[in-house]
Amino acid sequence: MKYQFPKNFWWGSASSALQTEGESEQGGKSATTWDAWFARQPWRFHQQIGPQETSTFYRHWRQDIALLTQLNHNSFRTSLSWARLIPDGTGEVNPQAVAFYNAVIDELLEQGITPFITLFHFDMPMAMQEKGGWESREVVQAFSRYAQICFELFGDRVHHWFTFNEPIVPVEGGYLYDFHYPNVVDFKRAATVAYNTVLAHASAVRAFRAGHHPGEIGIVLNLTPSYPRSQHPADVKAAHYADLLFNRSFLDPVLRGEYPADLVALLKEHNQLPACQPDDIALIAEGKIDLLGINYYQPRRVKCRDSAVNPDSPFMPEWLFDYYEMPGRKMNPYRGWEIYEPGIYDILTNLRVNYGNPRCFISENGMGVENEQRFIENGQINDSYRIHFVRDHLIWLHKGISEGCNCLGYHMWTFIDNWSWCNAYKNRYGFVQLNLATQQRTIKKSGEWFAATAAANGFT
Ligand code: BGP
Repeated sequence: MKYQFPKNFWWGSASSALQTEGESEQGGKSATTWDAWFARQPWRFHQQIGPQETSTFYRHWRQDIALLTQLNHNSFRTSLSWARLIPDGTGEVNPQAVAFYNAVIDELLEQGITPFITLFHFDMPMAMQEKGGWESREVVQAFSRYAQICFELFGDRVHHWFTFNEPIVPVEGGYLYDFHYPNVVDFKRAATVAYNTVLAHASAVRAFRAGHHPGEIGIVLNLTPSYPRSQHPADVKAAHYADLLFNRSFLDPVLRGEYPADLVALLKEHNQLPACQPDDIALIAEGKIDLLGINYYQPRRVKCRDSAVNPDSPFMPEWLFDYYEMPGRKMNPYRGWEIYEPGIYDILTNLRVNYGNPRCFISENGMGVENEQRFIENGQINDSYRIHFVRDHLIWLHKGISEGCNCLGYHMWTFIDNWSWCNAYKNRYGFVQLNLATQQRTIKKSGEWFAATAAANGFT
């Protein structure tokens, strides 16, 4: 076998509560920002399909876990819904939610699939957003209590916890670029949201350690390597800024227990520093993780700005850098994102060389495809492009491991075609095709390939 992976390598996929559970109104769940936003502005969502139209994992969980078994998963990441477990965010725990998550966790374990659990995957309970969302320290406190409750309820069986999935995305989407609720465009508020998210993360880690729960705790970050257009110092500096703002703003606190000094200096220079309280520094230092999940989709291609900024305009990241289209770059023809497989190796190498080689795994990697039904042959989606995509990324991952990177697994985004943030069902990512109308599930060719690869712990 040419590409053999280490013993006990984690093979699986990732998903999230809001994107799969459905039954938004059922089982005592309260509304999230997504439900509320969809009710107000359905036109923002692809084909006006909202978060209640899913693969309905809330009802089909047993069938879906059977499919995970068929795909030879030994591990699977999904999230818990804060709005389902504690409907008003801070009060009573919902017994129906506890029963549901207990059943899911028990069934996964029964099938030999290790549950990896995320506490927050973009789905802020509306009751918490009304208190200010991540701009509010009260919400940070409420999250810490929610985390503690989850550790107590499920910690006897869940041993791989993740505080957040891609915490930079709600910052970008909700407070900089208008693709998440509450649709604010304001750098200072974005910086506060990012900072408070780090505090919320660290508070959860502190609670986990204080409770002496078994297992490990981490975070899932979407790391987007920033490649400069050239080695000209201005381009290199631009790429450095993009890396600071979008990668290191979370990577450094969770791996080093502190913010990069140059990020602090940069925010100070532009008068964008969030309000810091005396105990924050000690708390952030306690937020160091045991395990890093890495979501990798595409790199950032960065150059210096060609024109001067208008100093009267509000400060934005684009004051510091600009994007460019690298000639000859390989694009996903079915979704429009760049495909750059060596990026996965560069991320792992950076972690090995600059961050002490932390325990990590690829927690999401995937290929979205529009109109995927066009590839149906004899009733099954023949997604050979996805097989190539996974295989080529795994080859670079394998190279990283062979050079000593501490990468313990590979999870694909995602198990079954799911609802996505504003994009709804536009881009299909699953190993399993979902017919939304009939709820029928059909394994794609890539699912079969992945099952064989996981069974063999590698491929030739
Ligand atoms: C990641 C998120 C996932 C998923 C994926 C695909 O950033 O963690 O939740 O949505 O991206 O994104 P999209 O559906 O927008 O193509």
